Amino acid sequence: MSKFLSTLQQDISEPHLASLVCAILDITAVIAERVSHGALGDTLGATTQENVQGEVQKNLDVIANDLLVSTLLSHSAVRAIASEEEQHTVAGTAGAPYIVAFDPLDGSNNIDINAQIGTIFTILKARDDVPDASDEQFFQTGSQQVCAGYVLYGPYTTLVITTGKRVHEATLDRSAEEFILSKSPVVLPAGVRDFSANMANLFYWAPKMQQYMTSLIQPAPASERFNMRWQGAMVGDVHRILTRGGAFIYPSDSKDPAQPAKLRLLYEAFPMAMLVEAAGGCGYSETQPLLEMTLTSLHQRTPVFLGDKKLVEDCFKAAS
Ligand code: P6P
Repeated sequence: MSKFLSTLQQDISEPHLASLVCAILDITAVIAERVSHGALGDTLGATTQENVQGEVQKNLDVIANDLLVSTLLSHSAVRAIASEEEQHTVAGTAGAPYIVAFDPLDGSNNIDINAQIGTIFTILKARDDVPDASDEQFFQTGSQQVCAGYVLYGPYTTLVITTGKRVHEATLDRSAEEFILSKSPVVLPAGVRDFSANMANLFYWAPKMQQYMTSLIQPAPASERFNMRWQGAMVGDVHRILTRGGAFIYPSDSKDPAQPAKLRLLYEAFPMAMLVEAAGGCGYSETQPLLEMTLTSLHQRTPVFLGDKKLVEDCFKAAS
């Protein structure tokens, strides 16, 4: 067994969960291989379809989703799955212990420009009090996640995963098609003056948020200046924050009154909040800690402040 899996199994003693995590690692290694083909493969470009979010599906969105759905629905530990690309929950193995939600390809607008994209996933215990294929399977609180992670398909492929105690990072050895442990534990560096935000939305944010975000870019002595990075893919920005520190800031905005928030609670905010909190940071919406939120609609959206405790708490104060 690889050092990574033996490290991971110190945190994952339950055999069905260990087997499920291995299945996710194996299928994301296949996705990484498909991604690497670029224009030489069948992965670039868009379909003529829209997903449940009303977004045009990219070919790679469909390929990644199909690979994850088929792998997970056939896994004996998976009772049901939910995906950004599926309208409703899909039933897998009756009576199985776990349910899995995922964004099969986060940041798919980055595919055709060869920028960062990734898969985000979260695993929860299946509910016995609702039907297997009902969306209510996922109507749980963020703190009920048993495992969360992402696979970043960058210049090299990185897996970051947690069961809530520690965060582990592994790098894909393409020749061996195996993830090799590269950092454990992952600890979020505190006090770093970096932030990720789409500043093009500045004048659509609430006045106090505009004031706070503008304060970050005011002229200041070199030691107090902030730097900004925006990957256009949460998986890339969160990975930078887990590696170098800083905060990811996506407030609600007035661009579309029917949809004031953009990021999805179940398969973006919940898993990323579990990872960031296990690494020593914190995650809030504009009203409460993300992990204290309970899902009430499969694709519901939320504002997100994630990362360095001081920066996130300042964002939360500005939003309150
Ligand atoms: P914007 C990708 O579509 C995503 O859901 C996140 O991965 C990313 O952080 C955000 O939306 C990008 O949003 O404002 O750049 O369109």
